[in-house]
Amino acid sequence: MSVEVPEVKEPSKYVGFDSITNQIESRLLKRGFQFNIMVVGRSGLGKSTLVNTLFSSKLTESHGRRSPTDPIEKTTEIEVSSHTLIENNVRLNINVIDTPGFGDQINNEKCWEPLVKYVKEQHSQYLRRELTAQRERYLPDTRVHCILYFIAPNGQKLRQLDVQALKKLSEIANVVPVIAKSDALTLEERSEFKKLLQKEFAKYKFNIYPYDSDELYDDERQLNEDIKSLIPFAIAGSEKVVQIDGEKTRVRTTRWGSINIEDVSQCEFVFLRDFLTRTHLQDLIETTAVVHYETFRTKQLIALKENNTNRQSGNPIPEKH
Ligand SMILES: Nc1nc2c(ncn2[C@@H]2O[C@H](COP(=O)(O)OP(=O)(O)OP(=O)(O)O)[C@@H](O)[C@H]2O)c(=O)[nH]1
Ligand SMILES: [Mg+2]
Repeated sequence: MSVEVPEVKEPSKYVGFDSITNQIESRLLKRGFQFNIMVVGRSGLGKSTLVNTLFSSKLTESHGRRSPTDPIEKTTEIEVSSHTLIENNVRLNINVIDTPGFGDQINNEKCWEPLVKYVKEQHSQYLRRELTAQRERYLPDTRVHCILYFIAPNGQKLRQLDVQALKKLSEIANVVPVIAKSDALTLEERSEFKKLLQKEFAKYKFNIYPYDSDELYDDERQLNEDIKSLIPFAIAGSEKVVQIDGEKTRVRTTRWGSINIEDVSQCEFVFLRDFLTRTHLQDLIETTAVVHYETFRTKQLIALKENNTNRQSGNPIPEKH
């Protein structure tokens, strides 16, 4: 059967369907957007500071936990805080998922398990809501859209803990690794460390975001290639704001003097921010839904179907792994 390609015609008079983009925009603006970001990494690597720097807002307390009197959590905890930011009428609801205790114990074996469990639980909740007979029109979305993974600026190969955690997390969510507190390194050390980590990522075959896809347009593919060459972003965060040329700027004082966080010749923070907010925010949300959640959904529904078939045929229900 041959499929006829329809001829492209322009109406003889203005019809107005080109306003559909405005109609979509208007509805989206009313509803607002939801973005859920998880930060993972050892205590004191600047996770809270970075989230605040990223959104130029005080979203989390960044005081560090490293004081002799502070108790160390026995396991990795999960702390979620919700915020709403508004920029030119666009409302962004942000959930910051902090993970205190990760990598802080003497025995860090399996300390990523609570994180994997959290990500899967959000998928599972979404699926349950989706499967109810009278489902809500807009399901609340708590699925994790991005995991920022903080690597210590030590110039060394990945620790076993990082290898395991990156492997597990990148199978189920969009993982973006960063070199934390990169102001501790000289530009040369930074570039060497980045090369080393890129080799490590390739060696362990981590599924790092952004992903290749046949559906990408050429310009999108090129942008992704450029971003991949930057990953892991060598970043620094700061709470200290000063006026430079009349503009509020975040700076960090280092052994070598002051660095401007937003100066791309000194640190890659701006590349990370532009990537997460200006070019890939929608893609992070969409990829979570159409790749990660979809994979989870398919597995669960197949398992459910198999269980039902076994029950009907009187076979014992297989154990779920
Ligand atoms: N040199 C340097 N210091 C930083 C940077 N980011 C944060 N800090 C400092 O490091 C300390 C810890 O920062 P936090 O943002 O609280 O670190 P955290 O990872 O959230 O720590 P926990 O909440 O304990 O897990 C603070 O004193 C920050 O000022 C950075 O990029 N470079
Ligand atoms: Mg913190």
